[in-house]
Amino acid sequence: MGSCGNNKTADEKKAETTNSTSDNQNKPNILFIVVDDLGYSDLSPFGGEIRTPNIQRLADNGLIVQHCYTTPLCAPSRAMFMSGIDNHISGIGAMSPFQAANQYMQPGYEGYLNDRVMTLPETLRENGYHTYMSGKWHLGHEVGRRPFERGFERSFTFLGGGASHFSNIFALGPEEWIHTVYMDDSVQVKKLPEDFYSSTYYADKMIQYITEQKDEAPFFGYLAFTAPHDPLQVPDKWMDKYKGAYDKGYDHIRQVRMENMKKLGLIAKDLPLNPGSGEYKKWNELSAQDKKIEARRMELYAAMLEIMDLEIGRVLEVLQKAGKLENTLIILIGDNGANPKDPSFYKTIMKPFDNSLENMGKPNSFVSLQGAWAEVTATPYSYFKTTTGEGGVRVPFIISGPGVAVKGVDATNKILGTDIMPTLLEITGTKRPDTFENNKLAAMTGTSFNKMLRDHKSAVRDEKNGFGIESLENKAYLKGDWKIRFLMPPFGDGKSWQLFNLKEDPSEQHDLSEKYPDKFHEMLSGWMEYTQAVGYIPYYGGRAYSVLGPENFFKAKLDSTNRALIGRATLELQRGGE
Ligand SMILES: [Ca+2]
Repeated sequence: MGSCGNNKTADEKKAETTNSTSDNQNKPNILFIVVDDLGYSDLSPFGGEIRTPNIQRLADNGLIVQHCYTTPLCAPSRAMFMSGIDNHISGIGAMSPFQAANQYMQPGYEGYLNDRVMTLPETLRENGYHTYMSGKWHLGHEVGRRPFERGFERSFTFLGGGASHFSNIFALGPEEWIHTVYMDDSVQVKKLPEDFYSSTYYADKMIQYITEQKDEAPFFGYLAFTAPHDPLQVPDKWMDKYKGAYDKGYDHIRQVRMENMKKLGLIAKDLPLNPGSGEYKKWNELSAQDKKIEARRMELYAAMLEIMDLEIGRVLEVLQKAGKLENTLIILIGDNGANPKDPSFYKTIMKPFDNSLENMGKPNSFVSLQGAWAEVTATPYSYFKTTTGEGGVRVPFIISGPGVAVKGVDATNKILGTDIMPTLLEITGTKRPDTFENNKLAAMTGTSFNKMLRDHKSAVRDEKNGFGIESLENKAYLKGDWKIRFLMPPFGDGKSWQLFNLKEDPSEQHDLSEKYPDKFHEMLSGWMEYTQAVGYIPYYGGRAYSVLGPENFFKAKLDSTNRALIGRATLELQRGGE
């Protein structure tokens, strides 16, 4: 594909572009795969010991962009992918239901993709694409905000942030019930098939949509897995696939991955081992029983990723058999780092769950990876999901297919989640209008990296073009080799910023804010400019969910009742502070 006919006459060319069939043949299909809570070095092309041969093949035939950034949480990262716009503008300034009272229903903080957004599928659809989605949405459960209402022609979706991976639909916790909902196109699914397993079913649906397509128009497929988000669960036959693989503990796996990454050219040969945050017990401090439990967490997590890889392989095989693989642009990305939380974070009532060692990973268990392994999965980077440490916001990114001329590893350029949509629009020759359904759209804040895919050298976010990241008051600003970082407790003090040189110290071990005060202040002013440009609202007044109560909160309206409640709470908070 891709021959535009260099020897053709102008008339022939014109005939070609006005003929829709031939025009469509020049537009690639797009398969956009998102992995949920993925550690940076889990996958084999990134140094992982987990078996991911299909993803390896994608990397072997494509390009890894080593410095790819998102946000530290699911919904704001997905908002970046689906809009090309900073999450403080698109409606996910804070992940719902975590908005503060002063952020509630303010522009950019609605908790769903707002009317200033024309989504990626809405835009591609205008350019003749079929648009399919299966998997996790997390960008609005309200009427008018669901995938089938935001551009997807066919969709099987989970609207929330996470749930059981089996057919026994249970929410992560009480606050999650409202969007613990599956939709089959526009119909709510009350009962999942008995043998439902998330990754397998999502792949099945994507395969169904691709194979049921009758015409030759290109498609956009958004395959948003919920693996390996907790609860860590696998079908019985997968339970012991990694038995014993993690018995040597945290530092052993860190070492293995470091060695692999050095061989792959992903890190410098002399980069020291990241000692970890020090927040968790060392392997040799654990009891024999605790070692078994810890090893089991990672065994289940690895098996979940291998299953997902297998399911990706099935989708690729179907594309190949249909003769569509060669003309399909494939992107694989993680939405944020691995998850350090334990199930109590969700306020889950643990009683109905059986989390005994023998039962871990089964449908009636609720097991999470937790912090010690989560930071190992980020090797060699620091921290994990929820934080703006590199382990939270630097994610695996692979792109392969038509238009990706450069192969191997791009180790110099930085890209951000918002850059993907403008890139895909440029590759497919799609123009996003300035208004959509009578709403004036916000400008996309992302920048196309299409040129970078062709020559490696076209920096998108260089030493002049910094970018900010913020999620629940965890903050970062990056420019060139430099980064400032602000972490909330328990991992930071919630008061101060640190400065790192990522080129020399990618593991963020040496705070240089005192050594380089001028650079530090330059980066802080970059952060201030960023917050003003996107309309960031600092968190104040406690959680709106607590102030308003679930019923008022989920009305998703700043009406007179909610205004009065928020006003009173803010006043009380101010009085309390006096
Ligand atoms: Ca996630």
